[in-house]
Amino acid sequence: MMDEEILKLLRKDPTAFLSGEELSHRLKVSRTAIWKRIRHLRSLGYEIEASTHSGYRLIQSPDILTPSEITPFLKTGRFGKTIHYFHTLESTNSQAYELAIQGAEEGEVVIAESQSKGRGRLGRIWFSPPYLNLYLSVILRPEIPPHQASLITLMAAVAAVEAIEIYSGLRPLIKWPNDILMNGRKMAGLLNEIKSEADRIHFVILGIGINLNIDQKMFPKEIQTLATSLKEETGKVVSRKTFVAYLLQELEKWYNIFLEEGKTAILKSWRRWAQIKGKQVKITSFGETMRGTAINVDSDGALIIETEDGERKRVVAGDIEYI
Ligand code: BT5
Repeated sequence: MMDEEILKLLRKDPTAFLSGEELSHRLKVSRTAIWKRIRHLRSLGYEIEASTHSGYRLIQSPDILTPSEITPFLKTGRFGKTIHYFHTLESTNSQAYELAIQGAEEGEVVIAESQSKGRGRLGRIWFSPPYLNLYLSVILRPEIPPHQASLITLMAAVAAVEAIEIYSGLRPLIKWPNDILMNGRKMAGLLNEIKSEADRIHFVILGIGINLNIDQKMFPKEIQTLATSLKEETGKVVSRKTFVAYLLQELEKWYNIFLEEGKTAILKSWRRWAQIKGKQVKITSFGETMRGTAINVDSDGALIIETEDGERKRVVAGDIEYI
């Protein structure tokens, strides 16, 4: 907390020095306490010039995803107003789930710089190396019936591709149910986890992993030809904090559209970004494999396909491959 206040004061006029005396007066702590916090901030990567006569001046901030780094870029009403930040977690989704059980509010966000057990669906691993990408979970408390929860994944996919487009100009593709692809390679994945009763959702944890600054060669061998990052696709280093602010803004915007206008707008946008209609697909669902032509997603987010023998099938969960 004190770190954030020190940074806020130093940022007010980045060209000027602020004396230790002034800082200790404003924050009502000793000058030694201020010096200790400055040392701590330096250890986090902040470049702070210190002069015995003039005081302190902030030269450069590191690209870390602490609340004090993200907040200056944030234009949301609720999303990200509280950010729980960690250097490392097993999984941001697990942490957010715990916080939600303890009563955390809608819009609270968990961010970790790395995950030791980042999760995909069905027990799969999400590769989550430190300080390169984004691993984020948002707590949502929508008043919708549980069978509509997969619409939250569609909503989040639309928000994520639009954030990528606004930030970089790229136009990725959504792949049902939860992937974001660029030139056929996976740039991001979504993982929703729900706590609900038969007819009521307690909360949804919306988990998003987006590869931002990772280089191709850093991916594990098994996914090296399947994965990509925003930096790989644009050739430019991504300012992760700016990107998070864009993402939270888009998420809040699309979530509000979903709550206020219902699913039609979400589905319309999703279909535009996914362009799934007519694609030949191979589907694996609950251990069964089938091939067919994608017709579309229905109003609950399930995939409708026409199998090779002309039968229509509704797939609620599974993986698809374009063939
Ligand atoms: C997903 O699962 O795509 C959901 C990923 C969600 C990750 C976020 S990070 C923040 C939050 N906290 C968590 O613990 N999870 C969420 P799925 O569709 O099952 O895809 C998993 C598959 O994607 C793996 O089996 C790999 O083949 C591939 N993969 C793993 N890590 C990847 C990465 N960093 N980039 C691209 N592909 C990856």
